[in-house]
Amino acid sequence: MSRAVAEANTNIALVKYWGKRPGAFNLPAVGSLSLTLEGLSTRTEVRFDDKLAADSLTLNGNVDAGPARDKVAVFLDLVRALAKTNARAAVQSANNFPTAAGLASSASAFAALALAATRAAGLELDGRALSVLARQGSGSAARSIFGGLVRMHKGELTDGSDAFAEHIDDGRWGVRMVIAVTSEAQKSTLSTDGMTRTARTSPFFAPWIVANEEDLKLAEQAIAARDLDALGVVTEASAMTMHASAMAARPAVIYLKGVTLDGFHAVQAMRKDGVRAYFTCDAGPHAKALTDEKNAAEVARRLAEVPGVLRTHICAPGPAARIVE
Ligand code: 2P0
Repeated sequence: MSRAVAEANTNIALVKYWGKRPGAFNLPAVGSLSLTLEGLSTRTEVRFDDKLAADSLTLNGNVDAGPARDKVAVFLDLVRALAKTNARAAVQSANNFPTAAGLASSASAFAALALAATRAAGLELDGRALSVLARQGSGSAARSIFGGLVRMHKGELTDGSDAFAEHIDDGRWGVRMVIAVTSEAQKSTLSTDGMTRTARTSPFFAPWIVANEEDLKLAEQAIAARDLDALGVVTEASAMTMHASAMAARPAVIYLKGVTLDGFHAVQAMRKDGVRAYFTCDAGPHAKALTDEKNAAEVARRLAEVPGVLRTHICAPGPAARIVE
């Protein structure tokens, strides 16, 4: 029997991932660039035991015998193949934020699971190998292996070994993300389904792929120059291009709600008043704003005033995934 406990923080992409390459191994069609967030994390314990008949999953205190457990079991098969073991595992996972709050939990969940499961199985993978493994659970999870600002490479190989994430900057020059939570409901279209439909049917999917290449370069240049305004401009553009491609799918994939758009307008109004903020949005209705340490409280205050915003979080750059027990 062997056991490990790991924690990983969630992340929000500044340059978005949307679309997959064909084939196995959950290969992204584009690279991406994200900020790992302080304070929003998943803690996961994995215990391999030869006496267990099957993998089990306890999620936020409740036994889960449905699709989430099946997805974890498929992921554990990858770890068993690497470690050359057949032992089944008991997995206990909990988020320190509400799962239904629409804040991506699959990123922190599969990053924590990748680290805890490999360590419990006696493996010591480096960050790159862990990110390649985590990606096969969820594309965005590869980025949560690392802290601060993280670059995910789309890769070219069909085995996915060059589709990995790497840390590029700690973001400790005042980078902040404000999250305006607008709903407690689970999202209507799962991102995997949304991106598959976009790739298959949207006339704007091909232009999205082209724009992403250029946005990644601009974002990396902005980070190297510690230029938050340049990073903010590309953050907004990438989010809008991703959503435009999704909305042009047939039938449309629409994550933005009225309140999300009101949040975007509030961010544009802030900028006119000299408050530094740039909006973004993921596969859900929450409005998010990239800002700096000096402006974060004001951005949160003004987003909280938008009718329909339930609460706001201010997040500093968060740490890499780590073993805690
Ligand atoms: C991102 N999203 O870059 C983009 C922007 C949502 C919108 O990565 O199918 O849950 O498990 O690889 O990681 C959400 O996608 O998708 C996501 P799968 P995942 O953060």
